[in-house]
Amino acid sequence: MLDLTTRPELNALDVHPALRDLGDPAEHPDIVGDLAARLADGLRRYPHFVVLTGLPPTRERVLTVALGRTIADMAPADRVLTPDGRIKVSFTRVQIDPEKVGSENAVTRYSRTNRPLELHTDSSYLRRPHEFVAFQMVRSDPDGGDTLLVPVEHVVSALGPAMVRTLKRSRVPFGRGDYPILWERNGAPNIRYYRSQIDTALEEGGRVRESDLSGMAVLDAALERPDNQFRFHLKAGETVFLHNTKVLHGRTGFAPVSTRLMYRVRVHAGCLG
Ligand SMILES: O=C(O)CCC(=O)C(=O)O
Ligand SMILES: [Fe+2]
Repeated sequence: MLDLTTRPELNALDVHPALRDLGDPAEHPDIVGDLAARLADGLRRYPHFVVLTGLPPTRERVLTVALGRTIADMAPADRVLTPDGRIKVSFTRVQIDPEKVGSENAVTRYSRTNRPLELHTDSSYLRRPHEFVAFQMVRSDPDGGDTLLVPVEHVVSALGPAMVRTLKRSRVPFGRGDYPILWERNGAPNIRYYRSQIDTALEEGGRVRESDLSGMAVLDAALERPDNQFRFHLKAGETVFLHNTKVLHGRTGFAPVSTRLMYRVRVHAGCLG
């Protein structure tokens, strides 16, 4: 399995020099279109993530958003639009919020703390989780907050055929509905998982079969194995783009007082399959 801790290959894509000056991406539609096409291609295939390098640290988010919109607009485009007809982009600042650090519940707020984040699918409670997720590092934490990624192919090979069948038949509560953990689309595996969100749904009255619980225990053990994970430390200016139902993401913890700041951009992008 690839070991990216020393960043030898990171599945990196270096940004075109014309975009390095952080000019308005709208002025470079061909370059943005070409980059978006290469990103979309990278997200469709193993390991389903691409790190964009070569940009200086910036608080500007226009390029990440433009790439999300461009990919959402690619055929076959079953876009989700805002009431005014624009492609709907979800944007969040991921940084410590002192009020959230103290609260023990609220799984969805974990990302606003310094705690480690278990491997998960974003918007896993939605009938259709966003396919496109990007994390743009604005300020990294020098000692922690490493990115962890586990592609669905690692899960499938670690679990073996019988357990894969169990998880394809699973019906697990994610808060707003029950969904299988693994499923096939266009002949390829997809995954939806967020253990603490499932546990919260179970505490709130959700039900799950014994066989699904045992399957989740095997899955948790597989996800914890470092040889199943990609791990790297994003630098300020770098952005990791990922296919949210083909690779699980998480992060290691970092200092309780930290200026770490990431932008999270999520878009429904049917073209990613
Ligand atoms: O902080 C990170 O590196 C990831 C956060 C995350 O998973 C999220 O906000 O969805
Ligand atoms: Fe996340």
